[in-house]
Amino acid sequence: MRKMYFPKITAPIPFEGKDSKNPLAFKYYDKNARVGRKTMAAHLRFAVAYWHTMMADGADMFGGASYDRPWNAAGDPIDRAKHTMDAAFEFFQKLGVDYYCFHDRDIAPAGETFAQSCKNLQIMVDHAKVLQKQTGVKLLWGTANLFGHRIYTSGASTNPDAHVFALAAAQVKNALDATQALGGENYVFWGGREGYESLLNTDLKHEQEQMARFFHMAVEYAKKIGFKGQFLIEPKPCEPTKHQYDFDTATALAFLRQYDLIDYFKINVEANHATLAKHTFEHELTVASAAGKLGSVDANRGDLLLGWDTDQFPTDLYNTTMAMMIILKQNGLGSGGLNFDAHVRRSSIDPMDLFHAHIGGMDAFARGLLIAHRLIQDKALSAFIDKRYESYRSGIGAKIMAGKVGFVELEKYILEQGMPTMKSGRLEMLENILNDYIR
Ligand code: XLS
Ligand code: CA
Ligand code: CA
Repeated sequence: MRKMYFPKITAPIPFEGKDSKNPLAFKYYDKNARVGRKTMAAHLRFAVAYWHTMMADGADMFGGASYDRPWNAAGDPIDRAKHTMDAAFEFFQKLGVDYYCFHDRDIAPAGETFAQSCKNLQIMVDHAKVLQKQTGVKLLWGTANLFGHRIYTSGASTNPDAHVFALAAAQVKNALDATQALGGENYVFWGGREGYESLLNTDLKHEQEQMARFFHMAVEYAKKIGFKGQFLIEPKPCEPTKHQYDFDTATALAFLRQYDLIDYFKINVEANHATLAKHTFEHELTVASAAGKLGSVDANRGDLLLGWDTDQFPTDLYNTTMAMMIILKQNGLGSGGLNFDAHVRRSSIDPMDLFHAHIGGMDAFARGLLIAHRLIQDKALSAFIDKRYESYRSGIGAKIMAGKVGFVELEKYILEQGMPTMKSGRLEMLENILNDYIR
């Protein structure tokens, strides 16, 4: 019999409703309950992030590992990777999530040589295939870790050395093969090292052209192997590099348009990266959605007092409500989902804390979904916005939007009509309405 890593959980986490006091039960997330036309599970498409949940050890810049993780015991690296994966699928099943996400180097250890690393990845892909089949858990997205190894210190596709570019390409080729073999529904590019520290040693234009070449190669290779998943870019302004090329959604979209890549990519918005870029989470989601490019979400939260990528589990109902409003309005995330790119705090050393963290995140988004659904149905906020712009639907406003008037006609209009009257934005009233719904 296979070893159990979470023996205290003997059945999947149940839904017990909002009056339950059981910390190991869902209060709002009722997988099969319908909200509008879809089940909660279909709306939310939750995924567990392998790197945080299975691989994180609690280390920070000032201290080493703190977590107690029985699957990460010493021994042969492949055995350890298999134990970790067995524990991962036990966790997914007991939690009741349908998806997971990984980097190549999360699921398989790097070898002494590149060829050995590829072999290790293949062994672990075969192991994952069996576990996916046994449990029904699916791969939301795969990606390659192009930031951990010291060879990528000066970037992967943006490296000044073409030899490193070639290595990154070879690694992504294998990560794409792995994602495809496991039926991954998306593939993410997050460019942690794709930026620069100083212009004293950097040719910015050249590096951006390199990065564009890299993405075109990825598109060509995906076509070649028949990979049907969605490509996603995950913006982040900085950390680890000072100037990251995919600073935020608007920057990433402009890059994709400039280099003729826009048709092949959507955006994976991470909440914590939004705040690092001095945006709100809902701003980033809205910019992506307005361009028809919101593909997936890394559902976490930052700490505004700390100012770095703390990757905490989402608990703020205002954030989850606003996020779900944007997602509902665009009719869902398609092949994307809500990936908990988050880790428990360094003092949360017990594997059971992983359950508490995910249950909290899932309930926070389930509540956000329920509240957003009611807000939309009642037009509680949208009716006001609709009315605020009504002057563009008739008269001079309609002519402005239809391109039928210019500055000359508008000067004539003002001379005839006089000064506009001001109207209140009613922000406090709207904040109160939102509070009335978040109950
Ligand atoms: C790091 C990123 C990373 C991506 C995947 O800040 O969030 O984990 O999601 O490479
Ligand atoms: Ca992320
Ligand atoms: Ca992050």
